[in-house]
Amino acid sequence: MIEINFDGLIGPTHNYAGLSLGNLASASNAGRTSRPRAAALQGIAKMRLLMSLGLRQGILPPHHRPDTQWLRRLGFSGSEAEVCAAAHAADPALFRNALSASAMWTANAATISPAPDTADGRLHLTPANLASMTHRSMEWRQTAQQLAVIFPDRRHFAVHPPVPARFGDEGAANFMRLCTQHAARGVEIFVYGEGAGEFGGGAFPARQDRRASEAIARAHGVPDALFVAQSRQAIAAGAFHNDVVAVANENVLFTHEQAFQDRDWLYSELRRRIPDVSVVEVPASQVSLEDAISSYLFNSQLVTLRDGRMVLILPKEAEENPRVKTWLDANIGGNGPIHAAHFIDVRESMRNGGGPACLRLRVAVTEDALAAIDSRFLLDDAKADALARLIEDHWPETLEPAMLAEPDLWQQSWDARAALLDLLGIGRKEIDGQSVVDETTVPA
Ligand code: SUG
Repeated sequence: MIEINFDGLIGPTHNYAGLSLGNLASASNAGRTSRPRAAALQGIAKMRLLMSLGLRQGILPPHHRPDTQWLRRLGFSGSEAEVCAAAHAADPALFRNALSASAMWTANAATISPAPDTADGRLHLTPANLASMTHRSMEWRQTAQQLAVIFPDRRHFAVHPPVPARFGDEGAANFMRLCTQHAARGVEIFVYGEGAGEFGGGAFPARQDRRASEAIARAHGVPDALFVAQSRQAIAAGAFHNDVVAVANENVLFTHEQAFQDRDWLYSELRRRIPDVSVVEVPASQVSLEDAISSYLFNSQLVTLRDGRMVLILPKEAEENPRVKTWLDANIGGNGPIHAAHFIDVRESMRNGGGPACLRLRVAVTEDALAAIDSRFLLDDAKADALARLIEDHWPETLEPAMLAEPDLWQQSWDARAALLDLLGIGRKEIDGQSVVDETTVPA
């Protein structure tokens, strides 16, 4: 089995609009000037690092933004620019949602059950409805279109429709898989915020509904699923997704002590199902939830290299927090299962609460299934170079909040995306005046 990380290519409208309630970074950076070009290049640099470690890398292109199809469904009409101008004039706050580049956080794009875990031996994918946040609730349409193009072969892949929006689903950000190694049947762990809607009267919403997780496990045909409640404390402290406080890879669970509501039960279940499971727990006495959330220690990529060693890809913020660094120095590279730590700069994304792990969607496949993936969405060094040049040419250098209202920016965003899809050889078709990935075009 080969694990591919599909990173979201950070789109030209990356900005700080403070749209995510419960996401402290998004709230505290609201109104700040963003740097879309630097953001996208930081993302490319992360992908290059993973490739230099010998790992396979994929990309998910940014969505059409402003999302005029969504605005049309809200009753705005006319040309693309007229739709945007009317929406901005009528309701600037609503319009800002249509501009968000949030599809970059592809951990939220879908939930993936690799073939060894499922009853029919296929890889199953369900796009997340992202219903809890207005600016993200429109993503699933374009995500579903992309996934259908990337994973076309029904012998290997099953792409499902999203769960009904009544049940909030945030995709792989609340999903972990533990197994002896990627090729073995895994235990799929679905982490939810207890109940639906508001979390026990707390200030922040729980974004993952247990029923959504159960629906996905059913649809994917996963016999070995565990449904685990995220801790109230973690959500209240700003862990709006489980991947802010825990990450798993093969037989290793790397987690904060306060990530789960009932950790003793979870650990004992895991030990029963996967005898060689290794739980690397960071105690709250050494790293508080607040430190974990501000440094994004756990929003790291835990990956297995070709020689079998496991390494962590962390944001620079984790290196800069003295308590987190002390813990890492004492626990990485010794006798534990994690051999090394790499720190990377994804600060532009981090300021919106998106660390290294948010930016990627993991897809574990066999060689056969890998050959069935549309290679236009797979990255190599030459393509990374070409993408970097395109970003230099087309992505705005800075975005101040007032610029979000400018027709020139909207046009620049559409043009940049069109140039990107052309570079990747991905055809487009118009639906309601909006260009979407066209599954009828064949790979170049
Ligand atoms: O959904 N931020 C994203 C961050 C997603 C992080 N993903 C994972 N943890 N897997 C979110 O809250 C901020 C957008 C804004 O404020 O403009 C935002 O959507």
